[in-house]
This record gives sequence, C-alpha cells and structure tokens, in this order.
Amino acid sequence: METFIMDEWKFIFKVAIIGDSGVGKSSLVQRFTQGEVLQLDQAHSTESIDFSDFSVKTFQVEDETVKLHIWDNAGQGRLHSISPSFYLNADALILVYDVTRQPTFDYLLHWMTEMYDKGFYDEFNMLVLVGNKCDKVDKIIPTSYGELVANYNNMSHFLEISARDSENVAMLFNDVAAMLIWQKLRMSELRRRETKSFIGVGRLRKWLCCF
Ligand SMILES: Nc1nc2c(ncn2[C@@H]2O[C@H](COP(=O)(O)OP(=O)(O)OP(=O)(O)O)[C@@H](O)[C@H]2O)c(=O)[nH]1
Ligand SMILES: [Mg+2]
Repeated sequence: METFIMDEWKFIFKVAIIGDSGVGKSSLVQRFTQGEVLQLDQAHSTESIDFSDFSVKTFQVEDETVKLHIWDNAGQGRLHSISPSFYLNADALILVYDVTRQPTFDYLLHWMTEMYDKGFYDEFNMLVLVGNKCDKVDKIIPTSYGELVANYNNMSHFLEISARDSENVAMLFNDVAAMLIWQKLRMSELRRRETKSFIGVGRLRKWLCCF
C-alpha cells in the first residue's frame, strides 16, 4: 500500500545563504535540514548550484507550520558569478562569515555593496548576519564587531552560531521564520486596510453623486 505524507504548511519562504568560501554555509544547511554536519574529510566546496536542488525543511514556529526553501551557494566565485535566479524572490538573505577568519568578515561590505548594486536587496528582503564557527578557540572577530556591522547596516538580526555543534542553528531559522511570518501578516493587514479605505472612498463618492 502506498503511503502519502501530507506536507501541510501555512507559510512558505525562500531563504538564500551567501558568504565567502569555507565559512560553513553548506554545513549550516545540512545541520539544520538533516541534523548532521559535514565532517572535515567529507566537506568540499560547493561548486555550482542546480536550480531545482535546494534544501527544504518544514517545521513549527509557535502555532504555525512553516516551510523553508534554503538555497546554498558556492562562496568561491563571490557574487559576480551568482545567477540572479539565486536571489529571485528570496524572502530573506543570510550573510555568513567565519569568526576565525578576518578576510571573511572584511569582505562583508563587498557582499552587501554588490547586493544593493544588483538590486538583490530591497526594503522587502530581510538581511541577517551570521558569525559561524563560534565553537572554535581561535575566534578573532569579537561579537561586538558583528553586532556593530548588523546595526550600522540596519540588518534584521545578528547571531553567532556553530554549525559543528549546533549552537543557535535552530534558533537562527526559527527567528528568521518568525520575523518573516510577522512581516507577511503585517503586509496583509496593511493591504486589507488599504482595500477597506479604497472601498470606503468609492462608497463615499457614490453617495456624494446622489446630490
Ligand atoms: N569548527 C567548525 N568547523 C566548521 C563549522 N561549520 C563548518 N565547518 C567546517 O568548515 C569547512 C567548510 O565548510 P562548508 O560548509 O563546506 O563551507 P561553505 O561555506 O559551504 O564553502 P563553499 O561551498 O566553498 O562556499 C568544513 O571543513 C566544515 O567541516 C563550525 O561551525 N565549526
Ligand atoms: Mg558550500
């Protein structure tokens, strides 16, 4: 007998992950979606993306069921080689650096500049900053630096995580999903109010025409 698994969700969002090569983007996705992380001997640089091949995870955020499509990209070629379809309709962008490698932090500005220039990021996208590998003892980027960059650039959120030992990984996606749900509900409420006042104006005009 065939078994059908019902994939029920109320909200669906696309999340794109970017950042320099080796910062742990694929490990983060794997940790969240499969509960495991790439070991040193298994890890390899993501070379390209197959546009039908993204990771999917359905989970609960408070009382709501959310489905995330998580797109991981190769950090090697940096942004100029990334196809716009990677970002197309992304609801949130997660920008990752490695807390033990200064260049991955210094290059954040270039990632952001290119994103703005290419129009990948506008006021409706959510930008989240993540410092990965906080399990390592050779951490050199202080937490306050990450916070500063996130605040200065008006980012929605900042977290230090470890894809290796899972620290803050579930919290990261939970927070992103919760913020996206809130944003979506707020937008629909605004739209509902706009429609209501538009209908209201229409009725008023009709009524005035009677005189
Ligand atoms: N200690 C530690 N190592 C990590 C962590 N996350 C990833 N790594 C290691 O960092 C290396 C690179 O990880 P990847 O996930 O392949 O990095 P990536 O950002 O996807 O790299 P590209 O695909 O080249 O862009 C691997 O050896 C991982 O095992 C972490 O949180 N802590
Ligand atoms: Mg990768």
